[in-house]
This record gives sequence, structure tokens and C-alpha cells, in this order.
Amino acid sequence: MESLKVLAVCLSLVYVAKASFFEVRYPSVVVAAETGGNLTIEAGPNAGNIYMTPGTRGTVFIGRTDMLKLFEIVNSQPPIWGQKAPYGSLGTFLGGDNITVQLTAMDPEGSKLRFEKIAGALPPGVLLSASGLLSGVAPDVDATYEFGIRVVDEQGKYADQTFTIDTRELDQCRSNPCKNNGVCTDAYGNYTCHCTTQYGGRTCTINCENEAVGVAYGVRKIPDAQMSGYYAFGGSDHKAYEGRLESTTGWIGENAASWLQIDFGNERKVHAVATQGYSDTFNLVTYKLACSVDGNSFIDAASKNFTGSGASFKTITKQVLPSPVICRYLRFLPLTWTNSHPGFRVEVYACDEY
Ligand SMILES: *[C@@H]1O[C@H](CO)[C@@H](O)[C@H](O)[C@H]1NC(C)=O
Ligand SMILES: *[C@@H]1O[C@H](CO)[C@@H](O)[C@H](O)[C@H]1NC(C)=O
Ligand SMILES: *[C@@H]1O[C@H](CO)[C@@H](O)[C@H](O)[C@H]1NC(C)=O
Ligand SMILES: *[C@@H]1O[C@H](CO)[C@@H](O)[C@H](O)[C@H]1NC(C)=O
Ligand SMILES: [Ca+2]
Ligand SMILES: [Ca+2]
Repeated sequence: MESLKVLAVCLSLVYVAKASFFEVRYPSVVVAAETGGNLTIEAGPNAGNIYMTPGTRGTVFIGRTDMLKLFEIVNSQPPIWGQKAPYGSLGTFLGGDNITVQLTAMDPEGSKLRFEKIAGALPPGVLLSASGLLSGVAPDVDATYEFGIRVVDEQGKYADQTFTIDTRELDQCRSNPCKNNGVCTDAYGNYTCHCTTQYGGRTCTINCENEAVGVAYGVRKIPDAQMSGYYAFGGSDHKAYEGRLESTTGWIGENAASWLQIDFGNERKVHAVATQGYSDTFNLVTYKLACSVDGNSFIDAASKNFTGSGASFKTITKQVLPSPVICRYLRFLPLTWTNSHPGFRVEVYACDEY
């Protein structure tokens, strides 16, 4: 072996001097013809063969083309889909359900596979990963989504298949979420309740006629600053915030031009009110209610007068409005009273949602 190498080096030394056609560039061997000459490698006659054998991890090039790679591409078989479902159906999913489907394919050569969408539309919110996993949340609609997926091997050989995913809208009203005869309307992943007159809240569980906004002295959800009075008896001696139900005092108006106003802070649907008198001397016999959403223009909350007096000035007299009315500002306007001036304390019953 050593002697051959030495010989080869000698040969190269000999021929490099001329226009080379056999050259040893240690450790490679180059065989080249003269400029314009052809290189012919010829096997022996009578079925002699020519072998080009790359070394381990080596290859054979013609020009810049890697011949082994080329043969690999030529010989590679396309992947084969694993999904055999009729019409490519991947299933039916109910709105809001998780969709998790692994597409399967195998390659005859065992090549690594990549999945990609080539046509159609996946359900919104569902994604396809390169490894063929479809995942996401089924949209809450009745629909069929059809799409084409290509699975590609490392040689670029591919197989296409069309799939479908069906989604079914989930009826969120199925569980009858609306109470007290409220009417349920199904929505995208949700529902809304349309409550009967008396009820409120998301599921109509609140009886609005009993839902105090909190004027009463023991509750005071309505702060002092949201209570105001016009034309009080004795001027500043009688503050509007004294007009709270069960307060030890009360608010006293001067006459029928006076009013006590509650600002809820936002629009409410007012269903009922309650009043107490201030004392035996200052009581409230009848009154009207006025309602406003902007604090400027007021309308009658009901086309009727309410009775405020009870057996005693301490009696709480609750009055349900003939029909609920939407207000942010509610005024109590005294019409008739005992003795010289109208004196009273109030609470309001209303729902937030309507
Ligand atoms: C090389 O081969 C081509 C094609 O067979 C031929 O036309 C050409 O004459 C050859 N060149 C020489 C120098 O033999
Ligand atoms: C859907 O998947 C999410 C995240 O993996 C999980 O939190 C949720 O509980 C699943 N929902 C259902 C209905 O399986
Ligand atoms: C349904 O709608 C209500 C009111 O709009 C909202 O508070 C709630 O978060 C929604 N629920 C879902 C599951 O989207
Ligand atoms: C309400 O009371 C006022 C004053 O007492 C009276 O003039 C009016 O007619 C009454 N309205 C109704 C509808 O009873
Ligand atoms: Ca293949
Ligand atoms: Ca729905």
C-alpha cells in the first residue's frame, strides 16, 4: 500500500508538469482530460460493468448534482394516509368542545412527515400543527368545514386528502337557565334571559319589587351626596339625606312645590317605593313620583297618586308602580300631608339589569 502511494505521488509529480490527465492530490485522486478532451471510462468488453462506489458517508456527483440524493428522490414513495374515515370526516363537535385530532400518515421509507393545509378552511379557532395535530375549540355554530391537507416527506413526495369537521351549535338554553318564566335566547356560547316584568338579574332570579337600592338608614348604599331636596321646611335644618327609611329623623318639605330626590348613580328600572312619615306632626298622605335619566327633564313615573300614610307615621307603606320605569333620578313630590308640612322617609326598589 505504502509503495503504491509513493508510486502515485511520483506519477502526479510526473504528469502535473504537463496538462494533467491523471493527478493525485493527496488524499484525493483526480482524473481529467485535456481542455476540450472527453473523459471516457470503459469497462472490458463482453458485459463488463462500470462501478462507481462512494466511500462510507460519501456520494457521487455529476456536475453539481448529488446522484445518491437524486436516486433517493426518484425512488421515494409518497406517504400514505392513515385516516380511513368515509369522506374524510374527522368527527362532529358540539360548540365549545375541545377539538383534538391527530392526523396520521406513514412513509414507506420511514421519512419524517410534515402536514400543511392546502385548501379550504379549518373551523375558526382550530389550528393544524406541522406534526398533524388539529386542536382548538369548536365554534358554537352548525357548520361543516372542509379542507385539504398535504402530508409531505423529506424528499418532497406528498399525498393530499380532503377532510371535514362538523360542528353543532350548543343550545345554551337547554338547561333552562332563565327562572320565573323568563324567556331564554341562545347565543354564541352564551344565552340571554328576557325576564318577566317583576324579575331581573342575569337569570331572572331577582324579584325587583323587593330589591332595595339601599336608601334606608341601616343600609345607606346610596351615599348622602346622592340625595337632594328642594324647598325644605326650615331651610338647612332639614337635610335631604335625613329622608332615609328608618332614620331617626326625616326630611320635611315646605309645600307641594318641594321634592326629595334620589340619584341612583346609574339608570335603574324602578319597580316600587316605600315611605314612612317623619312624625305625627309631619306626615305624608299622598305623593307623586317623577323620573329622569338625565336630571333635567322629568316625567311622571306613574299616572297616579300614591298613598304614603299608614296607621301611624312609623308604618312603612310600600307601593308597587303600575309598570316599572327606567330612571337615574327619582323624585318624591308631596301632594297632601297632615298638619303644616309634609315630612317623610323613603326607600326605592329597583333592578340594575333590564
Ligand atoms: C467529445 O465527445 C463529443 C461527443 O461525442 C465529440 O463530438 C467530440 O468530438 C469529442 N471530443 C474529442 C476531443 O474527441
Ligand atoms: C378544553 O381544553 C382546555 C385546555 O386544555 C381545558 O382547560 C378545558 O377544561 C377543556 N374543556 C373541555 C370541555 O374539555
Ligand atoms: C355571557 O354573557 C354574560 C352577559 O353578557 C357575561 O357576563 C358572561 O360572561 C357570558 N358568558 C360566557 C360563557 O361567555
Ligand atoms: C293627585 O292629587 C292631586 C292633588 O291632590 C290632584 O289634583 C290630582 O287630581 C290627583 N291625581 C289623580 C290621578 O288622582
Ligand atoms: Ca417517501
Ligand atoms: Ca349557542
